[in-house]
Amino acid sequence: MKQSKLFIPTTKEVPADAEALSHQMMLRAGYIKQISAGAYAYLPLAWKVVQNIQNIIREEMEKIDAVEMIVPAIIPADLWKESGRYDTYGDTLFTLNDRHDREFIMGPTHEETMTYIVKDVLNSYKKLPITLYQMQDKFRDENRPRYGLLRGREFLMQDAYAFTSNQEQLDESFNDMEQAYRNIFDRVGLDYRVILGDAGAMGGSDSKEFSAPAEIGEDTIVYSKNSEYAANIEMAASQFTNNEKEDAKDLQEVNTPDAKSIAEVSKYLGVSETNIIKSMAFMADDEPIMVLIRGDYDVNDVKLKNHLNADNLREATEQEITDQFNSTPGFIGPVGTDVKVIADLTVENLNNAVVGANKTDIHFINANLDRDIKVSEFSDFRTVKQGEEAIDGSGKLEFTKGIEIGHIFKLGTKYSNSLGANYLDENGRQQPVIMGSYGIGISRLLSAICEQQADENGLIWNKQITPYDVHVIPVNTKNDEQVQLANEITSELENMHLSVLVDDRKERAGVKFAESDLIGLPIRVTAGKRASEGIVEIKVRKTGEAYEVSKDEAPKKVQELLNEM
Ligand code: 9G3
Repeated sequence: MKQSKLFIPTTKEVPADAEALSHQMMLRAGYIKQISAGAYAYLPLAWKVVQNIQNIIREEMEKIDAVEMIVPAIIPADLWKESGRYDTYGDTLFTLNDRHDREFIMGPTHEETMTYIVKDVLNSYKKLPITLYQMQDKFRDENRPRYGLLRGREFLMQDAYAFTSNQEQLDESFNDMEQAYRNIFDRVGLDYRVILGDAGAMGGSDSKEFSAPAEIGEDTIVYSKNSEYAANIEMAASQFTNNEKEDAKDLQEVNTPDAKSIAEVSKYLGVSETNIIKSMAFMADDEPIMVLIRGDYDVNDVKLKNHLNADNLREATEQEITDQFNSTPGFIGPVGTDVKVIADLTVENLNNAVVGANKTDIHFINANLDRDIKVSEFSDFRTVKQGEEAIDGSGKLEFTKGIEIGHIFKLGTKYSNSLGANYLDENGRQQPVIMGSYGIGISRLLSAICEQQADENGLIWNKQITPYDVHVIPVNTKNDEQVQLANEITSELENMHLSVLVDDRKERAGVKFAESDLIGLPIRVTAGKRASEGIVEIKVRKTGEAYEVSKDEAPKKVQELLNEM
């Protein structure tokens, strides 16, 4: 391919809000162009990489009998009203009306669409399991699209849906997809971890996330250096140390003027935070609920939301604290309340604790469970801390940032129930189809690879997904010897089924080399000063290693270097 015919709008400057390395480099190297916030054009070089990734995905899907198709991006809003998800995602859902004023949504994911398609077709256990997938743009009106392709409002996803007739078929599908995703991420050269994921609003029981370690990543991954344990912080569990057991003392009100926060109460009363109960007021699907946790911990909203199976969970407003909790903001407490009270496990063995008295400037000391505090259930809501003992006892927990590039869920029957997708089982009984849903964020994957592979001079691609295998550069296009040599090498390489980009532009050498580093093809062959001797320079982008070889040796040397990648 002649570079003069390609469209690679390289640029020196990047917008100030391009903080992520991948975002900066993909802009500077002319791989992407923003059309609107979170919506990017994939320019020729990026689109070639995406297609290479897609082909790897197709090969791995073929191996597990998953079948590709594609569905409309627009979905009748009624379908999401039927599944009950229309109201779950609020403003993040892109909606539109057609000329007949019928409402549609732009598909953010397609559990409903796929279930609608298979309904009444996959209606017998003899026809299951089936796994269908597509690779299509998804639309999510993110509040803060940023970091280029890492968090977009229109982004490319591979989304797969499994339809099975029993748990073991679902387990097998889940495991097959996990292995297929591992193969894909291994082949594209990504460093990743498979972690326990937050099933969130998906309603599924098991889920796993594929996370690419990267400083820019929005996920906090908790892992143990000494074991396989790794989890999203929204799921992570750890061991904690209990307080000393004491005999219950008499409950007593104490004056704590203006001491609202745990730190203020701890300081004012001279008690440890581990002996204070933090009481929090939440509205779960508009029901008031009080959540207790030991003062030195924080409630993890995602854990709490999943535990409550709530669609909407938020902290109560001051007005609600006054009206619905009969309390005073900053002095909330469980003693005497008729609101439902649930508590984190760290509260279970507390005694003679300090707790808000639901009155301004007043706390209780010596509050004890059962006698003073009625907890309806205990569960793990806390956010784990760095350095705590891993739940498997393998050692201290470490934190790292990660980019979620894949997620697989055992969905169950949430969508087949709501949309009536049933099959006849062996005993002739109607059963809801059991589903799995799986996805790779292809746009994010592209960015994650760049985050991990790029350097200060630009992008770096490996052999598996590079837009072109070799960059051939005649330094001076007015020098016939250099052009001739470059063309001879190019046809040799193409005869070896290598893809070649020839920089045939009338640009200064410095520009050609800088832009070659920027676009990041794995191997560069330069026909320059020593062209008259038939000598070219071969340079490996990733390592910088360079070799001067004769025209005859060059093709073999290039193939050798590529084979090592
Ligand atoms: C929405 C919006 C955002 C969303 C969803 C729906 C995330 C939503 C979870 C999934 C689950 C799996 C198939 C591929 C793999 C992931 N964000 N999720 O359902 F309407 Cl606005 O997408 N779907």
